[in-house]
Amino acid sequence: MATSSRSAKNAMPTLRSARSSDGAAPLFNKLKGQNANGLWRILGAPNFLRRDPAQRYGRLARHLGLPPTSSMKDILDKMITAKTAPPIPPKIVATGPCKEFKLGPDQFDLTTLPSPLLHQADGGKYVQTYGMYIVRSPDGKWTNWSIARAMVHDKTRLVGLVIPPQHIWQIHEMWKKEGKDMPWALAFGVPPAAIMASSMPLPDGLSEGDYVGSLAGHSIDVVKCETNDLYVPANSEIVFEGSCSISERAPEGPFGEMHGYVFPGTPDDGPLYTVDMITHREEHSSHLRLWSVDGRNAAAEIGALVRSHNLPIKESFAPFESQVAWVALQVDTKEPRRRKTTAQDFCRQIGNLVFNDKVGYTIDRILLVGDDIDVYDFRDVIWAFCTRCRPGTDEYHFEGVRGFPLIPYMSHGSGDKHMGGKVVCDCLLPVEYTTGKDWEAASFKESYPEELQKKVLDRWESFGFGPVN
Ligand SMILES: Cc1cc2nc3c(=O)[nH]c(=O)nc-3n(C[C@H](O)[C@H](O)[C@H](O)COP(=O)(O)O)c2cc1C
Ligand SMILES: [Mn+2]
Repeated sequence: MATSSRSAKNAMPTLRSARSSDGAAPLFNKLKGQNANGLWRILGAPNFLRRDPAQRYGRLARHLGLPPTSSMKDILDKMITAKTAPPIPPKIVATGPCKEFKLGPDQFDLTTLPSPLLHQADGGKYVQTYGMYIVRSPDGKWTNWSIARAMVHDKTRLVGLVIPPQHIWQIHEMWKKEGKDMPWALAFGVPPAAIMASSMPLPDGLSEGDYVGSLAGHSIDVVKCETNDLYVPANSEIVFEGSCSISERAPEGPFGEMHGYVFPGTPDDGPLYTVDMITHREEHSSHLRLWSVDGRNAAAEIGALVRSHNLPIKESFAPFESQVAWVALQVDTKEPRRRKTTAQDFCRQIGNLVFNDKVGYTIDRILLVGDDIDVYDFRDVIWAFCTRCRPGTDEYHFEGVRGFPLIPYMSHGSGDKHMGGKVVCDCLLPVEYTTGKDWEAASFKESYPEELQKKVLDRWESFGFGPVN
């Protein structure tokens, strides 16, 4: 155990720097604790940004089969379009690559397999950061695919976060009412579109597998687990199958979470998962995939929610620079003008809608921005926030809504850990609600006549400034 945790620790600086420098995704081939068939290897940063500006979102685009040069808007549009396409349910097949090796409980030990200790103060080895949980409601109608963290508890058990209002929590509550432990599977290395959908707050009762079919354009092949009646993607690299207890709990965490903090020595508790069997593919394709920062999915769902309530929002995006705790919504400002909506009514309506819905659970600050602001460009968003949202009078606070307890000002802050801490920041100037934009940006684009701009741009390189971008 000591040796495998030391090797994992040594490896992590590489991972972290890969993430902060947007470098290549590191693949760890030889890890202490691997079994005779090479179970398992570790791939880090499978969906971080790329350094090359032309392929900034290339890894995300590849999750959906889009060209690596796709913009963030192209990626989100594809995710949103699939929502209104007919669902394509998974297809049951007899067997698949994930069944190549089958290990019963006396053939594996989660404490010696190379489960990584990702940060020195983590409460355990977080083997689960980018695998897909599969659980089903007791009536069999709803199969939920989602991501939530879990660490190794002992040789055959994990302990993880199962918190309201997440669907895994909702389904766990249903099993509690039945008085039965919840059948469960955790699949690593699933089809990339499936892992993407697993972190999207899709509606209650919707089976992610149906949506992934429409996203991929074909059904996903699934195979039955060996020890329960759940189905997992047939080409998953590694599958843990078993059950999640409705009564037994154990200390869980702390964990160096998405917001960039770990508070040493402060475990919470979570339900215990028992792994009854591990199945996996042949050695050179079995890897765990680690960690990602992924809030844009909530932004896409928030955009769709507000539009479905006839609110004039054109684009939505969660800036990475905000640790994806903010969402910028671009307003079609002629609409509030036409409808004679006041700023107060507009902001309250949006906040009430988003913050009372599960799609707004992980988001604490909504920035409403005007037509001239590109929500995918953080420089634009922060410019509007700093210059158009007056602290106090342009901020609408929401304390009577469910809070997001993972963010430090909630978990280790001054107020209730589970309620409130949400705000709508109105980055429209009052005139945008009445007669429309009455300023010009003091910028190259807006403060010079077009012919002059063109003249300058034509001669730009001859001035020695390099190519125009
Ligand atoms: C890498 C990663 C790790 C995540 N970890 C957790 C977690 O530990 N707990 C949690 O509740 N949500 C976590 N999420 C967010 C959920 O996946 C997301 O809220 C999703 O919508 C939940 O699925 P559901 O809508 O089916 O409940 C994580 C997301 C990603 C991308
Ligand atoms: Mn769901």
